[in-house]
Amino acid sequence: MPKRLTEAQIAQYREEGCIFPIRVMSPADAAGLRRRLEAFEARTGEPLKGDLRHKSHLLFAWLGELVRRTEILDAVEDLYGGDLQCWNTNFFIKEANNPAFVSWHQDSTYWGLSKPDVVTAWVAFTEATEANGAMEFIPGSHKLDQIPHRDTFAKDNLLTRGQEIAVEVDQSKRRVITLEPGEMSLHHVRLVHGSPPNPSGDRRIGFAIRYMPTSVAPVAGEDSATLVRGRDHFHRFEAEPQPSRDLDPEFVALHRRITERSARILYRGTGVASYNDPRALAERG
Ligand SMILES: O=C(O)CCC(=O)C(=O)O
Repeated sequence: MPKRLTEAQIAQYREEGCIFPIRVMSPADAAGLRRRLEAFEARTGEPLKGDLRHKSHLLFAWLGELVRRTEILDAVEDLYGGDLQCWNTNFFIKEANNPAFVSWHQDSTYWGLSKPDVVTAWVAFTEATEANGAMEFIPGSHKLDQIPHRDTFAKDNLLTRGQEIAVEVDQSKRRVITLEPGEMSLHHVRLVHGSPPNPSGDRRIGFAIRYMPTSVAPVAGEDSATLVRGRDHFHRFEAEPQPSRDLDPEFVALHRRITERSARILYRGTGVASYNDPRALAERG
């Protein structure tokens, strides 16, 4: 018996590679998460950028709690079983009236993971609609093997390398992932997806949490992950601890070490050394 999803949703995930909307918290709780993010940004005086956008669940206790949230994990368990780790988290923030976009891509391209048993829970802190640059996907495209990508490092592309699929995408099949604050979508690591700019008057904020069963291994270098449910019988990743307060200096140092290492995996072959490298920073976050 599934814990959170219906049998129909599970079948849809297997068939189309994406399901939504799934409510994981109230709109008021989502607004509370947005307020916490924006309180931090108000203190630093700028939008979250560089390595702070990645593995942020190691920096902020409230995000450490979010990646362990029962409403999310029950749904992920229905797809991938009860021994689950969070491999990464990434803020995807599109500022109001901003050209930032995400090119059509498959997540699996540069992640350096042994098998495509990886799902993203994309949690909406604000609404995500066609009017503010919501994600779009091609149903069933997760069944394709790994498709070749080319790196563009395009200025406004939010992806690490500005990578895009090197073949034509049939736009007529595209579907928009519309979400209310506090809802999430779940998408497969091989799904072809992307998102256009946000021409609206408000920010669009999503927090992407990458989950996988503990049987997945790193294949491009040593890496780390957070065990969020069940047991890890494999010990393939360095185990990440849970922060009990925001920006604990020990966790800030750990986060720096871990994100530098994971950036070396994601940017391998490009000469980019870290998320804070000027080539990585150019609007990319
Ligand atoms: O937030 C977006 O528009 C794109 C997110 C994305 O590509 C992902 O979560 O894999």
